[in-house]
Amino acid sequence: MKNFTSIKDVPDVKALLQLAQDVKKQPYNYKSYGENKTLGLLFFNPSLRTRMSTQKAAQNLGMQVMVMNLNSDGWQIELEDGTVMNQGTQEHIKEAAGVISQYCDIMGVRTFPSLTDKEADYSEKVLNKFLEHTLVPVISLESATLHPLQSFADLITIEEQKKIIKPKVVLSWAPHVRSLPQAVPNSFAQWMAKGEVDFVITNPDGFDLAEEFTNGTKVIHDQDEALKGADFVYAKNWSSYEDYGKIRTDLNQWQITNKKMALTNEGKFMHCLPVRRNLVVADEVLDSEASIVLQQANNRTYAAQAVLLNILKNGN
Ligand code: AN0
Ligand code: CP
Repeated sequence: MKNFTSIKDVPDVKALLQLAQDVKKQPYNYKSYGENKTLGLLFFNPSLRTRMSTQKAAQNLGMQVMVMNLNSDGWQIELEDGTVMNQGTQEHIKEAAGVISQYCDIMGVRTFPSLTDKEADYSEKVLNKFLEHTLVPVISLESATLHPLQSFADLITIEEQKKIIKPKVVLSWAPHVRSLPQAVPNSFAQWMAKGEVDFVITNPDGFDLAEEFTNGTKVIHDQDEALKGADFVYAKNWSSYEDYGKIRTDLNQWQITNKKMALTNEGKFMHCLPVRRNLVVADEVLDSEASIVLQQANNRTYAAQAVLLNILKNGN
């Protein structure tokens, strides 16, 4: 594996899952792989879990880590080629990515979508510029359309927690007051398609995800119907893909409550976090035994560690 920006970069998902499970048992057994190697983490957007778990993963492998919050601490980056840089940007992506490549052996980048320019977002304009100009392997710390480290951790969590071979996993849209990316649900759909699960998506009319990621997954617009018999309920808000970036604030009945969870097969509650309590999910669910959000967050470390180890093993 050279880069890790989507499940499409993973030649063997089962093998990577096995590696993460092995790493979780003995996290410090692989220290020699990262010796004298440096990971650079670049953030254009806020982060708690991705930042700390990826840093921890690298440290478990014996790597050094450098973190930059580009918007607040770096120069404003120009992405367009051939432009006269007499406006707000101070440094071109060509130099920025080239320079970072001198200091780092692997680079991670987080870049959220605009949610106003669908074409730029869905062509992964910013991430692709980094891929074009970076001389070392690149891992996505969440891009405009995908969050593969999150989804990989989610797959690890489902594998650990499942009580039957092929559990029913329901991805449910949930209410929110801000326009949020489709990256987490897009990515989750891609990874679930590779897992041994019965996968269903439920969302209101007008919130269907892009077919390129859901790829024929059953979408049920009646949430109660979809939740019936679920072993896992994965809640997430996303803004509209069809009416790009638009939100609806009149759908509070989509909040995950105990009443909704009662429709499931003693289902487990999942969310990538951060989550707005009593908007997306009721306290009674998040504070109950059904919630496995901390187990998910814990597995972010082993997902990142398996990805970094795989890249390091390939000789970089
Ligand atoms: C982001 C999102 O929805 O993509 C990050 C989730 C990991 N969430 C928020 O902006 C609240
Ligand atoms: N789930 C997740 O990626 O969280 P952060 O935005 O805090 O990194």
